[in-house]
Amino acid sequence: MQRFIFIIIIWTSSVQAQYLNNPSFEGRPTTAVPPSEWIVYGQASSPDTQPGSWQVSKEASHGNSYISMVARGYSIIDSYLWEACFQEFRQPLLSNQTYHYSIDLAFDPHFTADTFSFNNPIQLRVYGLSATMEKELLWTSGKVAHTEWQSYFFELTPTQLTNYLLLEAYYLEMPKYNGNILIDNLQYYPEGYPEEPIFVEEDTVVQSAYYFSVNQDGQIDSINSRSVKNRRTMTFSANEITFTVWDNQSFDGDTISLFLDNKCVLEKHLLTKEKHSFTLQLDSTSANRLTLYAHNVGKIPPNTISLLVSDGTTKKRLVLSSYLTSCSAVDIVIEEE
Ligand SMILES: [Ca+2]
Repeated sequence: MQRFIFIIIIWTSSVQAQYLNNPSFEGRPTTAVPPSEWIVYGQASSPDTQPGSWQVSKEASHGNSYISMVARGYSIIDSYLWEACFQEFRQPLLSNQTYHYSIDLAFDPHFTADTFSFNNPIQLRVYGLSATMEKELLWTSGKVAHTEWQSYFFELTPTQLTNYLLLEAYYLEMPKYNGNILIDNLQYYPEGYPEEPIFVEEDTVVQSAYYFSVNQDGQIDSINSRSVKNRRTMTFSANEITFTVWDNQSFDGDTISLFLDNKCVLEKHLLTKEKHSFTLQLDSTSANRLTLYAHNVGKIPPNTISLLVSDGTTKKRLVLSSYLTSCSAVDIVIEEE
């Protein structure tokens, strides 16, 4: 009987442990007040419930509101301090267990407070706190310089019993400077990350937001100001080409789009080990440029895909890698016999 009770307790805590209240940071937008359930941490000023404060007007990624936090260099108050907030888990995270989450992050170059501009990118650091407030760094986002929301997937594997989750705005480098980060839509995945794309909401604004530049030959040489680098050429003899993509490395939440010249042929695809194929008619009169555009870099930068290209008789495989600042591409030439 004792063993039976023990099992029930473990099961209950592992099911509920990872949940937090108000994970979408919902609340009435207010300056210097965090969304409900989130508590100000440390000596710095309070995070804000956005949009509407400090020249920030961006729509929420999820629901109606989100949280913004700053890190300060010299400022009118709290110089050289950085903002943070925390919340108690419904049940503690167990040590040496892995919990899967995602969070949406963005940066606002217009962020201005008390006449001071906070127009520099920073990063998010995620800590676990024990019951006695011992801090353990569990994840860092790296540089968040994009103005559109992007989902970041991350795992928490604490080495101590973890009662609280702490979100901290932090500098990318020293000396300290003014910067901001916007945060929304913290999600927990009790069954691990989904195998299917999780972008279920069509976002027409994002879809139409790609812009291109072309070189002298009329080929795409940048998408959204990300230069196209690391180009390679493949030659095939038929113009009906099948592309197959999958995750080249361990699954880490890489999300990609593929462009054939300036046409999006695969939109916001979450890479998994499972192979995804599609067939396109290519132009045999000029080179066809297939460009990999990364929406995030997962946990392990860069964003890398395995790509198999086939015309029915010939198959060629390559690996493409893209960062958030540049794209890689392959030029496909059809030489029909
Ligand atoms: Ca929200």
